[in-house]
Amino acid sequence: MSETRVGRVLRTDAKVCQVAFDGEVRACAPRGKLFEDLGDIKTPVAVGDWVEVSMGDEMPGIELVRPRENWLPRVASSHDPRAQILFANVDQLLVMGSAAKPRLSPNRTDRILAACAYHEIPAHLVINKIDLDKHGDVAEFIETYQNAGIEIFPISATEQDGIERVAEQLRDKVSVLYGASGAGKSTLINAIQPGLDIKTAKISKYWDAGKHTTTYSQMHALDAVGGHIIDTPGIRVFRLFGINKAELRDLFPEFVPYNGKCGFSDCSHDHEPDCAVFDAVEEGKIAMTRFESYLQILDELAPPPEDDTPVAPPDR
Ligand SMILES: Nc1nc2c(ncn2[C@@H]2O[C@H](COP(=O)(O)OP(=O)(O)OP(=O)(O)O)[C@@H](O)[C@H]2O)c(=O)[nH]1
Ligand SMILES: [Mg+2]
Ligand SMILES: [Zn+2]
Repeated sequence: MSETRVGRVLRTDAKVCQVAFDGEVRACAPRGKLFEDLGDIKTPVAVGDWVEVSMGDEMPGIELVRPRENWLPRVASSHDPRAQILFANVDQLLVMGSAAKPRLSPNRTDRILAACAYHEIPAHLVINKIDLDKHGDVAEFIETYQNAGIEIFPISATEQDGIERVAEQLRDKVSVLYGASGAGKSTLINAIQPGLDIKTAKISKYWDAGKHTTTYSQMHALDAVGGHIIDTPGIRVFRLFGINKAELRDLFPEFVPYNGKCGFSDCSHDHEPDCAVFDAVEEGKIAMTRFESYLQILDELAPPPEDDTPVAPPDR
């Protein structure tokens, strides 16, 4: 019988995964049996997985994915409702946006933060390119997300401004950098660990957007500070997977103090009369962008499985 070893997945491609064993990286192929009974999950292996590998053959085979400590799924695509597992077994996620070129999308940020809250993955916000902040947008982002209880790292990766604080946050942890294309994820990793030389690219002049330079997720060792970081491709859309309408309101931390203060005890904060969250938005206590994100996500989610909300009798 061939030797079985335990390794960690650094990168996944269609049929091959790069797996790190003590000091050695090998290309390994997931066995066909891993693709059976996947249910509503699209792919069996994710970056960050611990896997058991039989080493005998020329191409070692991944026999088993060990149970995950945590994982982050999203809906695979608009044509495919299954879960795409973005990564597994991480200590934290840093959502990355930039002050400009491209300007941080509150909606995308809020989606990622809500998904992390649901999956109990600690999440922080890095706002890059503060050197381009000509309109004071950064101060507004900071206020919005401080209100939501999120720790914020305003930085300039190219000017090396604020980098040490991020490096400290990464120390000895497994972290993920996630966000829009062109936000500067790969630039930041290169700044913290210069030898990596990850490819980066200029923003499209025409679209003011990134060019999807990073095309696969990959875990890198951070020798400079200790720990690992997963660089990810820029995302366009993030649809929450496996969360229902009733669960969403608790994933916006600044809404939670108003639970039970609305006219209806089970208020979904979606245009019901006498809604304390809506009032708080009008009074400027909750950011309008956060409320808009909430309503947009709510609209996409399925109702809870046993929706026993009393239905009003018909008018007759
Ligand atoms: N002005 C300015 N430009 C920056 C900063 N950080 C990164 N950039 C530039 O932004 C562009 C995109 O950076 P990347 O690191 O490739 O962005 P990314 O988030 O990895 O993008 P994808 O791989 O496409 O997801 C590059 O031209 C960087 O030089 C910054 O702090 N200030
Ligand atoms: Mg990149
Ligand atoms: Zn309400």
